[in-house]
Order: sequence, then C-alpha cells, then structure tokens
Amino acid sequence: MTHDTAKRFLDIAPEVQATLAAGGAVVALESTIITHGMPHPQNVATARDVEAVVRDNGAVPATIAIIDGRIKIGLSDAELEWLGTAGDVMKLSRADLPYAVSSGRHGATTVAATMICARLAGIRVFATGGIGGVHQGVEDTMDISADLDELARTPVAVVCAGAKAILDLPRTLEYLETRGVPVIGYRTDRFPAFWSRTSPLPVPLRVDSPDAMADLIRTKEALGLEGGVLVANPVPDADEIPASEMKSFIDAAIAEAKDRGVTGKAVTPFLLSHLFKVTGGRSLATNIALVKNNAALAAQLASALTR
Ligand code: PSU
Ligand code: MN
Repeated sequence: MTHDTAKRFLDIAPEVQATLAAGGAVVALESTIITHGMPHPQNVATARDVEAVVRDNGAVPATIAIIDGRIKIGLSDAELEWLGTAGDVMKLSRADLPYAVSSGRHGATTVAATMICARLAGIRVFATGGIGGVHQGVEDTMDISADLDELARTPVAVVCAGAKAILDLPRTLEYLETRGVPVIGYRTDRFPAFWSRTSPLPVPLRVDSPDAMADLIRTKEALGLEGGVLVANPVPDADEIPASEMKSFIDAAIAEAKDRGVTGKAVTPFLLSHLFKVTGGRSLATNIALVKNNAALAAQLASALTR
C-alpha cells in the first residue's frame, strides 16, 4: 500500500485482499461505466459478465466505487445491483473524490478516480471501455478529461479500446505524448477508435503479448518513471462498427449537446446516452463486447506481472 494514511478509508473485499497479499493477479474495474455509461439493466449485467471474464482469464476482479463515503475495492453482487439503479451517485474524478469520502456520499469512479483507488489498494492493472480525452472544440471549452493527467502521474496500467470519436483523437494522443504516457497498441499499428478497430492515427508503440507488456511496465518502474501506461486493444472484428457509419451519429450528438448547453462532467454521459438511442442499441452491444475483450487482456497482463 502506497499511502498508509489512506488505509482507514478503504474497504478491500477479503478475496481481493488475500490475493494481493499472496502476490496474485487482481484487475480493477471502474463504476462510472455502470452509473453514467450504460442504461439499466445492461449496466449491471455487463458489470457481472466483465467480472466473470476476469476470473476466466486467471485474475480476481475488484470493481471500485464509493458507498457512504467508504472506498470499496471489490463490490458484492448486491452492491453492484444497487449501484446500477441508485439515483444519487456522484461521478467522481480526482477533483471530487475526497469530497465524496469526507461527506459520506455515494460515488462512481471514472478512469482517473479508479486509478487513484487501485493504486491505494496496490492494484496495478485496470480494465475499462474508453478513456476520457481532449474534447472536440477544446479551443473554446478547455475540456480535457482528468483521465489524461492521471495516466501521467499514477502507476496503473489501463486497458481500453482506444477513445471514442466523440473526442478529438489527434489532440488526445498529442496530450498523452506531452505528458509522457506510453500509448501501446496491442497487436495493432493503428490507434483504435472504440467502436471501430482502426483510426487514421498511428499508435505510438506496439506490443504483441501480455508478457512483453509486463516487461515494459517493469522496466518503466525500474527506471523510476512515474505514471501509468495506456494499452489500446481493438474491439473484436465481429463486434465493430466502422467509423464511417458512426460519424454522422457522433456529429449530431455533439451538435445536440451544444444546443442544450451541456457542459463539464455532464458532457460524456450525455453523448453516450444520445448515441445509444440513435443507433438503436447497436453502439451499446459493441460497447459491451469491447469491455469484455479488455477485461480478458487486463487479466492476462495482471497474471504476467505476477511472474
Ligand atoms: N468513455 C467511454 N465510456 C465511459 C467513459 C468514457 O467510452 O463510460 C467514462 C469513464 O468513466 C471516463 C469518464 O473516465 O467517462 C470520462 O469523463 P470526463 O470526460 O468527464 O472526464
Ligand atoms: Mn470533461
């Protein structure tokens, strides 16, 4: 555990605690995807399925959320179900995590907040769907997700399917490079765009096995370089939606958000739910498939890190 002073705020599930103590493989999972990223009941079903995929690939899952101000590392099935329908759950990033704890609130953790909590618990690998990034129109809004700075400072490997084309992908990659975050394509030379396996953007680095990824992470640590790594894992072929098909939906969603004056942390959830509606659920099916795919790779990476 990195911060002894943080211990008193954490409730680590016994199985997770025992696995960590024995040097075993644990994969952290975020909860904003459950509360603000997918509709009910698919959110809860997916959260359960993703935990099962982590187990099938040899690791123990630890879904992270704040309940009554307690930082939960590993949720019970009842807690997962409750989270999937509860209304008063904050969306937490680095800026508001301490408030949720000090005021005894409920909160779902974004990529940034999940990384912070995973590190406090001693978990090195985390699976999600897509990360937050630099938003289109950043020159007016300055909307850059705190996920990017967290990757630069907190030593957790994040496995994602790239970033959604609702973001400004070239600027997102530029920002990660500036902040010194290794962005690694898993068996790909192109940065994947979430629903789509490829984008026009080259991925900065490429690795073809979990063992090679584990070597890279150990080397980075041994060199004393702070921060995490971002692993970009393309959605499986059978589940992808080509970028050309998504483009008009995305442009319309962004225009709608602007019309309605949606700003700040409400932007990403608004765009996601709008897209689920206008694609008739197809974007959701792809989203579910890619999260499972990332959970499998994250579990293999966590196992490789124990060797
Ligand atoms: N991107 C997705 N699905 C998500 C999110 C992002 O494709 O569910 C969530 C993640 O929790 C991510 C957060 O950390 O949104 C980013 O929010 P913001 O852009 O407000 O930083
Ligand atoms: Mn934002």
